[in-house]
Amino acid sequence: MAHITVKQINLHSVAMPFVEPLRTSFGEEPFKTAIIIELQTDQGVTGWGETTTEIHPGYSSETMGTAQHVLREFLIPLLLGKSIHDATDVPDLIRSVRGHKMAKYAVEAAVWDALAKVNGMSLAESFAAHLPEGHASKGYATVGVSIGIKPTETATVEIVKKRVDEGYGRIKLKIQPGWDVQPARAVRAAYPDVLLMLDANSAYTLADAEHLKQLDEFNLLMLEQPLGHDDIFQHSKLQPQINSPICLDESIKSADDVRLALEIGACKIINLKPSRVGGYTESFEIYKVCFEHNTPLWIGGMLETGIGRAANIAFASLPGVTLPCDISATSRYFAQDISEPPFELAAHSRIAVPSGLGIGVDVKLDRIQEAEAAWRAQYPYSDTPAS
Ligand code: OSB
Ligand code: MG
Repeated sequence: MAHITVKQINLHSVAMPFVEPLRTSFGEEPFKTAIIIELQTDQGVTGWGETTTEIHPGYSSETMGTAQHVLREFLIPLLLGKSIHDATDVPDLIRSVRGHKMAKYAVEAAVWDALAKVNGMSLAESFAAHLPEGHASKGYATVGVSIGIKPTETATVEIVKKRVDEGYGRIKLKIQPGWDVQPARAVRAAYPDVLLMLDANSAYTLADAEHLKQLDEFNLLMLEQPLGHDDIFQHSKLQPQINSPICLDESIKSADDVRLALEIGACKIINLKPSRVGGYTESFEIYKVCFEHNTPLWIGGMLETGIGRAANIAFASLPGVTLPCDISATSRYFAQDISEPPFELAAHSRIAVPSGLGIGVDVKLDRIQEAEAAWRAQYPYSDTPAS
């Protein structure tokens, strides 16, 4: 297998308008943000990655600001000039930096892309080559769509209708106290058979167990992250009290978190966001733990640009990913993405894995530059002062 030598890493902080913002229990971001990683190798190949950092530390403690700092001051210096034979070697190279998993994810993803490209492989092929036999990519990911908190039940059912008509076979509603039973009841009445799940983004406490028990009547595919963003223990007290299978998102930052959660019965389903756990290497560990435990696994989303979306679709096409993923078509998020072609929803609520080398999409540098200018103009605390 060919290796790469890291020659240069450029960072691009970007802001892009959303087609439809996503209101969650912790708020709403005004536009899509990310730090795009452009990793150049001695061989003249470019690998791409992106952070899933937001402006506000609401979902994660990492932000655009912390990722910029950690990438520039610590992670990039650890990688420059290094020869890398396998992307699973990246975690060791950057182990001296604790935490900051979204920043680490982004550089690891850029290495995965570059290495797949120099070896003439798609990312999906490269992922499968790191797993035991029988885990080849299916060529597509089965997906659903995430729907934000709306002002009314009518508005919610309307957007659900639009998404079901577009072909999405699994609907996720964001909930919070005061907006949970109501939207679930309205959507269930309109769509008795749709795969329906709710995501609380940590908006409840164990004292709400009786209240959350009311959600049992809606035959939910799962209830995502009802309790604390870093809690596992309290979830193990909640799960026996409700019939909805709990899925952990925010609480799972490593394979050891998964082992603990399954051991103590804190959840029955795992949402894996490769960015939340620090990269695809750690994601493989989680994939294997879930496979061994027969625990349903799906890939979450963070409203990624085409770069992160392409890589996550490749991962989501692995056969151990068993439930519909939070990876929707490009048109759900952006009128214009920074890569081409846009991802389209196909029959059976699927998105095809790009067949090109690496992430398999064509990254548009001019659009990245446009989005960089938007970031500088819109975000007053950017380290690059607005002109
Ligand atoms: O909790 O899954 C979440 C987006 C930002 C922060 C947290 C979450 C989400 C999503 C988006 O649900 C899903 C998608 O990318 O479509
Ligand atoms: Mg979630």
